[in-house]
Order: sequence, then C-alpha cells, then structure tokens
Amino acid sequence: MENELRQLASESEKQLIGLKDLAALEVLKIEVLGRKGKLAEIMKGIATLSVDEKKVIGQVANEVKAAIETGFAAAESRLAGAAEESKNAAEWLDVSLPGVKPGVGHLHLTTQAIEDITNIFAHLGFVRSRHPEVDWDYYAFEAVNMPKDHPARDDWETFFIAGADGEQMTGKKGKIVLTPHTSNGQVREMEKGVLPIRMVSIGKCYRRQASARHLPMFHQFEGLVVDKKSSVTELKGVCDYFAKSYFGPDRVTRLRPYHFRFTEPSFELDISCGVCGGVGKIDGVKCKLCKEGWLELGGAGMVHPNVIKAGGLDPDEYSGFAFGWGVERTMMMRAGINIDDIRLLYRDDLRFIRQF
Ligand code: FA5
Repeated sequence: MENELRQLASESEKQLIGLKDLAALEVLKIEVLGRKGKLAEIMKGIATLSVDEKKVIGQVANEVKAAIETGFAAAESRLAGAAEESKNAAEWLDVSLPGVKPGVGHLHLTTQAIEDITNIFAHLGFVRSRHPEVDWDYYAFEAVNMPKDHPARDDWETFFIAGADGEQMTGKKGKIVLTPHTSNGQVREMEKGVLPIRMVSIGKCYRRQASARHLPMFHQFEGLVVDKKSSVTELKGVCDYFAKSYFGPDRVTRLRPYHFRFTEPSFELDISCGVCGGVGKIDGVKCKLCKEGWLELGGAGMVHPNVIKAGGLDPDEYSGFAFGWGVERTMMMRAGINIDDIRLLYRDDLRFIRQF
C-alpha cells in the first residue's frame, strides 16, 4: 500500500509536468485527489489494516497527499502565469503609436453662407430673427399687400398644406402654406411691437419649382428696417455695405426699378460682375457669366404703407425699407463658387460638398 501511495505521488508529479493549461489541471486534480479519485481509492484499503500498520500507512498517506497537493498548487501557479502571459501578448498595445483620427466634417456651404450673412448684418445692428416656415397665407400674402386671388400670387408658386382628409388645412388667419418667401416675417416682426426694427430673418422657403436655377426648398434672407425716418439712400447704403463685405471691396451695386406689391418704390438689386469687373466684356468678348456687367441679387424697396398698417403702425409716423435675397444664389455668385446647377447643393454628394 505504501508502494501504491508513493507510485501515485511520482506518477502525478510526472503528469503535472506535461500539463498544458488550467483546464487539464482541473481534470487531473479530480482524477487524483477527487472524492472518487485514485488517492481515495487507495485509502479505502486502510480500513483492512492492523492498528500498527494503520499508524505507519496513515502517516505515509498524509505525506503523499501533502506532496501531491503542493505539486498541484505549484503547477496551478505556473499555468496561471503562462495563461496571463499569453493573454498579455495577444492584447499587447503600443500606447505610443499615433491614434487613428476620426474624420472631422465641416459646415455645409449654405450654413457657412448663413453665418457670414448674419455676421455682416450684425455689424450694422441688424438682429437675426426667425419666423414660421409653415404659416397662414395671411402673413405670406394678404399682410404684405397681396389680396386674396391677386394674380401676382401665382409668381410665388406656393405649396398648400392638406390635412389627413386630403382637404386644404385652414386656420384663424387663412390657408396653411409652406412660406414661399421670408416676407411673411415683415408683419409678424412689426406685430411684436418693438421699435425701431432692424431685422434680418433667414429661413427656408418653398416653391413649386425645380430647375438648374430653381430649388423647391431654398433659403432667403430678409432685411427689414422700420423707423420714424428711413430712406432709399439708407437702403442703398446697406446694400453697398453687404456687397463689399460679402463679395469684396471692388464690387458696386445698383438699384433697378421693379415692381413688388409690398414695396413702393420697388427695385431689383444688381451687383457688378466679379468676372468682368462690371464691364460686361473680357478682351472684347461678352462676359460668359453676366453678359452685361451686372448680376441680379434680389428684390428690395421701401415698405408699402399698407404693410406698415397691417403691422399695426401708422404709415404717417413710420416708414421703412426691406429686401429679400436668395442665400444659395448669392453664395453661388461669390468668387470661386461657380456651379452650373443649383440642385447640386442638396444632392448629398460628398465629392461636391467637401470642396467648400
Ligand atoms: C421675393 O421673394 C420677395 N419677397 C423679395 C423682396 C423682399 C422684395 C422684400 C422686396 C422687399 P423673388 O421671388 O424675386 O422675391 O425672390 C427673391 C430671391 O429669392 C431671388 O432673387 C432668388 O435669389 C431667390 N429665389 C427665388 N426663387 C428661388 C428658387 N426656386 N430657388 C432658389 N432661389 C430662389
């Protein structure tokens, strides 16, 4: 029996040396030291021994058990160390290597233009304001002197909003529309009752139009000044300041007589062409961009007395001027941004967007 015990000790010592991992060690441990393991099997025989033999064998058995357990503990710490080392090797990380930089985007060129425009007008004391994109047709038309059924409304090719029943939605101030111009903000701003007004309202506008020069959704910036005294000279000064700040100090503007229902007198504002310098020709050949030296920026004029009245003010006491220009068209005119189809701006083509 003593031999059996000593043999078990040397056998398990050899087996422990050959073990590859902790899982195999666990299996061997149950096989040798488990309740029904080899050591327990040998120990069963002790019951058949005499008292003296029991003393001797009992002592040998204790020594062998302690030796085997020490062997297992040593093997366990060796295998655990090896496991830790191979895990570290697999997960090794050189923290001194430069990291992978996440891509950083930039503002869309329309957003850049809106920021530039806001800042230029802020220098003149214009405060940015916002007015609804979904509005009653009262503010988009009637309030700005375009009565119901007036044919001029057709120029604003408007989207009307239908309810779930498919019928036109109406509210307390008329039909609900997607506002086709930012001029809906004129009377809304006056209704706030804070005077004098120096507002620049920049927002989205919607029209049933789509072509190389027309977007169904575009942005306008609407300037409105209402004060006790205001003049065409001031309007021209503001236009010049904007043109020089946004396009460059060499650019000049001109006001060309026009007609809008909400301004009187009304103008179209032109800006001298940046390509031919306002001459209309380059080396005797017609300028391809402007053909005649000027590019159209948008509408402007002195606020019509009926609009002042609609805003709850007395036109004998207050007057003002207003202008409304397209953000996209203005931005496209700026030197370096010559694109031949305005719809490119919103096609989400990153090859295009990343250029600006
Ligand atoms: C108006 O919308 C007037 N409310 C402007 C105004 C305001 C005049 C205040 C006087 C006083 P118009 O329809 O011309 O005007 O549009 C103004 C500008 O918006 C145009 O010059 C153009 O730059 C831009 N625009 C108009 N329709 C589109 C479109 N479908 N896509 C892109 N830009 C457009």
